[in-house]
Amino acid sequence: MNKPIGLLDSGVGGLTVLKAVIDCLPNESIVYIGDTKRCPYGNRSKEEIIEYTLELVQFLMDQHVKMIVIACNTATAHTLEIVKNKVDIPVIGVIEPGSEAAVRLTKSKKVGVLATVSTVDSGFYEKSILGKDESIHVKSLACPEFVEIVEKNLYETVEAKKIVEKRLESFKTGNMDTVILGCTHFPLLTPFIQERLGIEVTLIDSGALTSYEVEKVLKEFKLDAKAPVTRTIDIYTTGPEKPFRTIAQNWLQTSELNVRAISLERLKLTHD
Ligand code: I24
Ligand code: DGL
Repeated sequence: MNKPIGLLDSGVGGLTVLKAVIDCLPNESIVYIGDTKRCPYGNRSKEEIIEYTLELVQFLMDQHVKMIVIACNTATAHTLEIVKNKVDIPVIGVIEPGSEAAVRLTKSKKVGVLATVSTVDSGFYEKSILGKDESIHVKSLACPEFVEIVEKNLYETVEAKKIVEKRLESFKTGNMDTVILGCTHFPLLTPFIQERLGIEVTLIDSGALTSYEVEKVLKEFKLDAKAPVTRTIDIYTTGPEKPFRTIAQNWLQTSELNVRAISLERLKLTHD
């Protein structure tokens, strides 16, 4: 089926997930919406996150997507079940694939999770991991400054290294051998996080794992695009389009992108 896959995120961070989906599924068209105007979601209340995410979901439904990927950990934590109940197409989040990989990979049965405040508070990672193996010990840590330092484009600087070292100072205890990067932005800090935690720790980047899950679900529901096709990649942002285009082109390194702004007013109109 040649309808697009829909991805939603609080802003640009979900582009880490989009990149994996683009690379993994070369025939699939994609519509991505990033709520840059109201980003970050990571410090917001559950109620706000639900309200905003449902608006993004409605927008994607109006684009006739065949499946929805909640490409934001914070939105997944608070809305996955709600969205699943709301629409009649497959919906996946970014938490399940990473949790599943962690459960599979950990030998010591001690798993760490790094995420936003709101994701950690939701307890959704624990729930997801313990639901697969209740003998696993999960330790979660909110790292609010990590999103900030990446968004300031300082993620390769000494300042970022210091922030990572400080936040993770007393995080790794015992024989924790697997740590989930439970936020879209954290893969950009991988070198510093890996250095701090040690090379014996496996870091899990949800983006790639989520793209395999997308592939699996499309096959299962016989929704995969039939080649040969010329796919389209349409990106919408609730904020200004220029900086978003620059970041998207730089990160995705492809000329296939159409980037457009959609105002919150118009986004809300599609609700009626
Ligand atoms: N990375 C992120 N957010 C930004 C940024 C960045 N500016 C530079 N880089 N700004 O997130 C956030 C606010 N903007 C967003 C666009 O609309 C206006 C407001 C991480 C993105 C991860 C894919 C650094 C940077 C870049 C290109 C690629 C990757 C990257 F410029 F981290
Ligand atoms: N996309 C968010 C996440 O993965 C991080 C940015 C935000 O706080 O909105 O949790």
